[in-house]
Amino acid sequence: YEHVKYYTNAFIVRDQEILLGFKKRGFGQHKYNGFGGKVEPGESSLEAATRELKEEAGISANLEHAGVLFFISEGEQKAFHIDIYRAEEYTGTITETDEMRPEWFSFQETSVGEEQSSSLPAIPYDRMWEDDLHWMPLLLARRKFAGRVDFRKQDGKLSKWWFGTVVS
Ligand code: 6U4
Ligand code: NA
Ligand code: NA
Repeated sequence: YEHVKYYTNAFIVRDQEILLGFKKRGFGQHKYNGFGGKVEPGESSLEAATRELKEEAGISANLEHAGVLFFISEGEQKAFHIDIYRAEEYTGTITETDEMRPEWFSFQETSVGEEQSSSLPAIPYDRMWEDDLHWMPLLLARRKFAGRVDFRKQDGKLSKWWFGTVVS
């Protein structure tokens, strides 16, 4: 068998605002993303997500499972399973760490000619992982989702993707 590694990614999503972190070092450096990392041995995915949110943003939240991503890279023996979590409320003070600089973004939709009433910048998709554009709208709409993304070997860009919303 090939190998699968479990990761988490957590977002604070309020009315029309989302908290992202600017990754200062390591994997995904200089990209905006949620807060998360590897699930450590003996830890559940929820425990890992809660721990990483605290480590990277300084806050605690009652996280709700929001979706699953499965990433495969051409020619790699490792695939990534990422549990996405969301919370509206948090406790503690949002804190910049060595790894992440947290920042709020707005996701309100404005129609043509309408004044943008938020002073926050819009979600910076051009400075995020390419796949985020495909599932972030589902996260913001509070629709549970699952998706698979295949990355190309040469340049790490998406070669194939599939996303669905969860039906019960
Ligand atoms: P260590 O080794 O402890 O510093 P750790 O914090 O465990 O690392 P890290 O920061 O490398 O893990 O975690 C990577 C983060 O990036 C996880 O939250 C998953 C996320 N991630 C990776 N590829 C992604 C992608 N294509 N799209 C996305 N998030 C991705 O939205
Ligand atoms: Na991390
Ligand atoms: Na970690």
